[in-house]
Amino acid sequence: MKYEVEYLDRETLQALQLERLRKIAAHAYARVPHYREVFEDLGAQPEDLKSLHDLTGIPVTDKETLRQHYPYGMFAVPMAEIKEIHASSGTTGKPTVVAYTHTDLQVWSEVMARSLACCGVTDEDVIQNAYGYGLFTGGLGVHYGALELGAAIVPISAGGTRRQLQLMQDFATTVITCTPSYSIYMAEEARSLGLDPRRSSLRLGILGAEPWSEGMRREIEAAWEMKAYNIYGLSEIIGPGVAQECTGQCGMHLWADHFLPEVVDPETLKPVEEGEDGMLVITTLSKQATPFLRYATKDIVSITHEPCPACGRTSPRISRVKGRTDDMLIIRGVNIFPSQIEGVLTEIEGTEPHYQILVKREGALDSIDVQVEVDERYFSDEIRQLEALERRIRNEIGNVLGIGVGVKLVEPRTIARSEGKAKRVVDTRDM
Ligand code: DLL
Repeated sequence: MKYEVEYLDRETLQALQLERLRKIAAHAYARVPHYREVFEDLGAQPEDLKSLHDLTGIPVTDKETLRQHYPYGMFAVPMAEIKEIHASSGTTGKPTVVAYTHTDLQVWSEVMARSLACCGVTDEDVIQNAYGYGLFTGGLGVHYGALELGAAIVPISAGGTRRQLQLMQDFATTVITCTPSYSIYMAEEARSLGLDPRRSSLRLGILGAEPWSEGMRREIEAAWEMKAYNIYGLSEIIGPGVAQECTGQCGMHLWADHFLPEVVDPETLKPVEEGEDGMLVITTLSKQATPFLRYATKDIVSITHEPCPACGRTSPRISRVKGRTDDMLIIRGVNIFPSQIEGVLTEIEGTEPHYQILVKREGALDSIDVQVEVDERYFSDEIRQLEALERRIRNEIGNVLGIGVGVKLVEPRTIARSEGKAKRVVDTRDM
């Protein structure tokens, strides 16, 4: 299926974005007291948005704004028009609540269908949807997209790994949708049951909802002998289906006719140059129930507007999420993203893709210990081999981060597995 809007020239796309922006800003202003206040404080009206650039004068909305208006304060339509409510639980405080009208659900179905189609899913596929159904948006988002595309969907939700594997065989599933860490866990469980995941019927996975590296992609593609594609989204914007890799695996196409992206310096909130890393800020251009102007995602990405060399789509592409502004660890003055550590670990032979980063404070000094599982064979080998591996990991992480870290090699299957978002960092500094 081809969606023409993904191939618009930049001028036409911008004209469409501006038209939608003016409408959504007027809607938010008329219906959401918070946004009325925002405009009043600026002494401005939504009609003053004469260009996309004018948007940058509006302060960002973030999780905190949503929490302050918990639960329904950011809704822009009466309850009779609300058809679905989701919430995402952060690590602290109240959950953030988002809602959908009937039209919003149609948009969600469309952008998710576009995401599935973008990496080659068709109505011939059987999709095993192992994202959680519930207040998490992963399950239902993929579900609606599959219905729209006409693919068969198996709404199994997350967890019940043996049953997942059984049904995968029985139903000859061709597409798996789940978090990258869960796909690795499933492969491991398959092997422990004497099954070879490389011989499964899966041809591709649509994986997201948590950060993962190119090294992790290679591990997953090799484990299942399938293609693994990155999908990005967040509850506040719509759920999954904000951006998606095509078969070229060269950045995620962001559906900019519905989501207007900016990439800004997380401190100054000033735009960064195209191609430079910054925080992704998104304005929802069509969402009726909970429209957000300049939502600060906290996700660090870069963006390009160059047409895709692989598929020719002109929609902007964002990079992998390199970290979150609130994931960044500052250890002895050095900024560290967990993804940097994963990048090193997946390059080193002998380690398994299961690790955890422990952050602790001793006296006035912060330090990190990286625990990583080691291939079974190493544990049966000489101790000297293990020591050499440990040294190598310590050196390579030290080189990348610029500070020394502790490394502890642990036996296979000792680090907790996750069926949803993996917990990579355990920070005991404030405990
Ligand atoms: O995770 C929505 C989703 C479901 C996306 C299924 C993809 C697949 P939240 O629970 O609100 O929504 O979490 C959103 O997860 O701000 C990112 O930090 C992170 N995230 C989502 N996708 C990716 C990805 C869903 N592909 C938060 N890579 C976002 C890295 C991701 N991080």
